[in-house]
Amino acid sequence: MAAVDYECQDDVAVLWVDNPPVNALSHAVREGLVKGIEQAEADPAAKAVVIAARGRTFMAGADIREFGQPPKEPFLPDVVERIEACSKPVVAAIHGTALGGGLEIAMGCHYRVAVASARLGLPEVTLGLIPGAEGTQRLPRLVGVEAALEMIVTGQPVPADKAAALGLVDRVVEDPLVDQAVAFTRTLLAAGKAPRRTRDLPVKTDHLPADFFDRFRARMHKRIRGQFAPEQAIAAVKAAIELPFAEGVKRERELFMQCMAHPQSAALRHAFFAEREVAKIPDLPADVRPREIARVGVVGGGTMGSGIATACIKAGLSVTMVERDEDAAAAGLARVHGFLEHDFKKGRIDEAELSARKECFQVSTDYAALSQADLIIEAVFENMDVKKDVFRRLDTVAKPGAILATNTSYLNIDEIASVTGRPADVLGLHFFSPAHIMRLLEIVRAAKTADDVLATALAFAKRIKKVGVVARVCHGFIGNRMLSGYIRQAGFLLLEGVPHDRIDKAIYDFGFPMGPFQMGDLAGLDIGYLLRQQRQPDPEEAPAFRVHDRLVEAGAKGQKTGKGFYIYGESAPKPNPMVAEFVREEAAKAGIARREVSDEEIIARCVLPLINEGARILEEGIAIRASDIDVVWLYGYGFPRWRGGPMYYADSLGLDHVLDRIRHYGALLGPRFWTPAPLLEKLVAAGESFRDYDRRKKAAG
Ligand code: T1G
Ligand code: NAD
Repeated sequence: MAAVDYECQDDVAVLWVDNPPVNALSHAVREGLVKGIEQAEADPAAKAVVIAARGRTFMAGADIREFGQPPKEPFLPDVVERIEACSKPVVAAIHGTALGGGLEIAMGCHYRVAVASARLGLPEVTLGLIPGAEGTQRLPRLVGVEAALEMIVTGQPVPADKAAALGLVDRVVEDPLVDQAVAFTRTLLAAGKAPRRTRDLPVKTDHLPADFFDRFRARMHKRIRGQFAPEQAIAAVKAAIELPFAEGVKRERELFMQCMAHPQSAALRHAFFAEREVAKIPDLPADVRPREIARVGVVGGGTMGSGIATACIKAGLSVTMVERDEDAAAAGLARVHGFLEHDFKKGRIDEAELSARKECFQVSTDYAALSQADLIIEAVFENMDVKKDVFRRLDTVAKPGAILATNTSYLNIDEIASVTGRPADVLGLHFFSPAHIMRLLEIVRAAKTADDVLATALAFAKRIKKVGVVARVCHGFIGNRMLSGYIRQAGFLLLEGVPHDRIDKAIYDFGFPMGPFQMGDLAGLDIGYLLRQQRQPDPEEAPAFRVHDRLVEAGAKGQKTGKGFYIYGESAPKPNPMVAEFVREEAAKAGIARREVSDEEIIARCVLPLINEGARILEEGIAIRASDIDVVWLYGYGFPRWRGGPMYYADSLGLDHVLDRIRHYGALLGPRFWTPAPLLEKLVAAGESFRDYDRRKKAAG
């Protein structure tokens, strides 16, 4: 089947691109477009051309799977130029997403029409690239330098009506799109409109302040820090201002090739595909049908329950929350309404939508209110007895076929399921705080969880716009299990005399949004404290958390008490002097001597345990793929995306180097927390990487 079909509707030729699932600009599509334009030019009946796409979207960009393979002509810039050079007017008919190379094709066309639901953007920076088919030179000519720079450096697409307001789209039309596009084209022909070539348009700059680009960089700093491509994108847009079109295109190509060769692009492309791989569960039969989810129950309306309820309401589900008493129920209601009103205040929803959302939510103290729920998510205190009691009650009130999920952070879900008569309907849905914002959802598959329950959880994750990663039951599942090694080493570094704000700075400079002590203060130091109180202290580990515990005992629980490792006030948070005093005392008690520690060691001591524990999690089958572990850390813990995630980062360092470093710290600090994972040793011995491991496992099905 041709990737591009030619159909002449009287005097207008329509080129239909057809390359499911997202009409990526593969070699066949590029070739088909050039042939289509040549055929239309030669076709006496055709007075103009419309380029449209079949399926759910206009072209969503270059075919990312072709990157790294030997390039085949025609190259994308040549296709864009061939379309622009067409002697007859060419109109792009846009639906779904015109992204990257897809939008560049549309900007090669002389006119653009789009349906209102369409989105248009140049997201290449999210892949560590810049637009490479003249997009950085054409977009400023169509929408102005400011809007172009914003779109290219953020990679954020814009909706059709905004694109029209910016001048990127000539008309927003109703469906049927192609009929409307052909009609629009006929109005051009009737008006004697000739091809309008974007390359000939001027770049308007007279209104730009001299320090425009510096101000832009400062405004974008938090978003682009540490990344290579955004700075190249700025340079390319600058070229559009300073150079004639053809020179600008040459400059764009140079910058594009630098990005393509940069390791960050490979890491970001890994993250792109890893995120899409998580939903593929090898042993889940393809014909398993998810159960219908329309009504959701939430037990517990605290920090997590209220966020979970909000995420479900925003996805159009009706939610009933049950709390243990009227006061707690009222508090839960207020929290959820607060989150919903926040979206209204931010102008993300209008008044009508706000009240519609509030109508989908009710609170109660009667568990019977959950009798019609299709899915019930428990988010009560992290205590096994409390949770078991809740599940016994749910087992009596929930309807047959209802799914019972727990949001526990650490507890054994098989044990929780065992108190019900329906363990096949039980699993973990582990959200991350704040649950209505964080995109990660660990879907914890218990020993008896039924296949259709797992399939329902995966569909539910997509429905509430979460990235659902499947994990098996163990203490802390994937993310929190790895986190404990990271936090533990940060605690030991503290006792070795490294100030906590220096540790946080090193981790921040590595690319995380914040360091371990800032994160502890944000989540609340009392969560870890309560957990440690519930279990047998580990004499070798305990010193690493003594300072945390003493802060909590002194009432410094973090941001929620105005102080923790830092003191929070009007101005920027300041290190809490209490910490240094506790460090001196606890280091002396533990017999830990102060020593000089480099930033490189701080990073290694915090990140290597992630990799090592990740290897154990992989070998035990808790995670299906190493790339799933990467997705957990990218979406749940802010691991810098341009490093690909902890397992990809390990591959980029070389597993032999990683193993060598772990052994080095084992020799320096003792084997207890620095024993290499068996899988790591096996892979190094075989000269393999974690990606090889994933590929081998995938091939073995
Ligand atoms: N190339 C190859 N495969 C792609 C692809 C692409 N551009 N986009 C998506 N896929 C695959 C994806 O892996 C998945 O495969 C399936 O399509 C469905 O995707 C020169 C160089 C379009 C908004 O960055 O943002 O152009 O897992 O699950 O949620 O300037 O896909 O089923 O096997 O994501 O409906 C710029 C990337 C490229 C857009 C649809 N373009 N795609 O989202 O479906 S660089 C992009 C997306 C470029 C030029 C440069 C989204 C989507 P599988 P999906 P979705
Ligand atoms: P929280 O203390 O803020 O809220 C717990 C709520 O449960 C309280 O409002 C309480 O009134 C209610 N509750 C207690 N017993 C109940 C019962 N029998 N019936 C109905 N309601 C009851 O706690 P949280 O931080 O929201 O944590 C809830 C769960 O989510 C825990 O298992 C925790 O480990 C997990 N979790 C927490 C976080 C986090 O960052 N806070 C992240 C992920 C998971």
